[in-house]
Amino acid sequence: MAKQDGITVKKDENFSEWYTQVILKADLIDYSKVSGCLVFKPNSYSLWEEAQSYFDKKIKKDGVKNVYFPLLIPEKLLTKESEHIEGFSPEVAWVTHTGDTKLSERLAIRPTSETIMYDSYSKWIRSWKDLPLRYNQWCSVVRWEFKNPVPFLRTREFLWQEGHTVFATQEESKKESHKILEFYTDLFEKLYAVPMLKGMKSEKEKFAGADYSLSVETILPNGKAIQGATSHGLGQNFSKPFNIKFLDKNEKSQYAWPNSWGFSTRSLGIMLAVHGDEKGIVLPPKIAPNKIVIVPILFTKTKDEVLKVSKELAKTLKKYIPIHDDREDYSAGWKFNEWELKGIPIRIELGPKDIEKKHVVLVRRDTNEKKFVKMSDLDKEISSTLTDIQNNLFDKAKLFLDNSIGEADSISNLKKLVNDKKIGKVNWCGSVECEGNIKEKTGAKSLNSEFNKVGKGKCFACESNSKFVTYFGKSY
Ligand code: 87F
Repeated sequence: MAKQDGITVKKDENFSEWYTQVILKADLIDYSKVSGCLVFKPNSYSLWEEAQSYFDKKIKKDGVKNVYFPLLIPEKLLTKESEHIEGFSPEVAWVTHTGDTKLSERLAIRPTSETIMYDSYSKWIRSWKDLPLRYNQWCSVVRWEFKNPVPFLRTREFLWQEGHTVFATQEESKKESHKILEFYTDLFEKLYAVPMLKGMKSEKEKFAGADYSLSVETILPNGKAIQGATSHGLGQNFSKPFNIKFLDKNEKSQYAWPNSWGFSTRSLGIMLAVHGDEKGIVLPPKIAPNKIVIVPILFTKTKDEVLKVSKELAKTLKKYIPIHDDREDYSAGWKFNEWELKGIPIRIELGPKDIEKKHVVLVRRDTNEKKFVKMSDLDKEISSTLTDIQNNLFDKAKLFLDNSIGEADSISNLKKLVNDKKIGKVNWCGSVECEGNIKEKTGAKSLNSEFNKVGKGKCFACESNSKFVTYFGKSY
């Protein structure tokens, strides 16, 4: 039997090495020949499918419909709203040839789909009766990152959903952008068990094509802040160049108010980084495709009887989509390690003595706690333990996030905080110039500013009055 490959570094000693080891050893991904492009193996693709299905249900219930637009965007379209593309142009990948023939117009591989979708929207939207128009697409996009790639967290191709909705009024658009941010908060907090800081992006950090950008942000165990998802109010910045106009109830022609919003496979990386431990990944029960693994303890004499009972158990517990690990060429200990590495929330052990006593051994992945559970109580016990694990993972992550936030009243205090792997909460003026100065002196960027809060007194970093309560951190 091959020796099992455990994790050889500590999460809090060398986070990035720990992260790569955990992801490879849990058999989530493989690298490909193109740097920054990942192969999603079944163990990670199934997580994406769970997240997709959770979020898809949520937005469909809210009236959003799914569509699919082409991968390739003609150059003229992509550069129509010039402001939004300026900063991004080095990251755009282009198709220039078919065979040996040069194309008359280059085609961009979509880095995001505002332009191609809004070209169609301008034809589809005529009257106030066509609004709101609320479409979403699940697809992959390519952005040629130059920083070194990190599985899930920074990849050149990633999977995501992009919602593109259009409203007749600014008020409706604003209301939806906030509602979608709540959907993202729910996705992270309820499914991934990762707490989030909600708020508004700064002038400097918002999407250049938007009037304003909302985001959810959190912190990774290495002290780096990371954006989980965004929701933008695009104002009329796209509807004007793309000519998305409608006749209102008074037959007056008006430019419409689009929003765009997205989350990606980066979210999986956040979840894995936050919950994983020295033994491997830890899956929150709600996203785990298999909630339990049943490991029968096999000895030559009692094997048949134990297998019979464990198989029966797997059948009774089928709502938890159990893995029934009846492999005979691996020891029980080897199997325990494997399923811990792969993050299965609950392990059920069943040996001949347990059968005699009509109980099983139940082991929690998150706390390693072991207990005997009577067969007759097992269903109820599994169900409540899964809820406990989900809540415990969230509470632990929330405590970490709360303990990672400190208040700063000067640039040097913020610098101390971020060097100590923390996020700084400050009273801030919000200006682009001030943010540039803060970045230069501390290495930190603004993450977002809390809703419905006004900064008190002077800006922590300059002479202006403060307007916002803002989080700053070193980020991904
Ligand atoms: C990279 C290359 C070209 C981000 C880019 O956030 C264009 C872009 O427009 C670009 N990187 N963006 C902003 C994306 C905005 C928006 N799109 C829909 C989202 C969520 C989903």
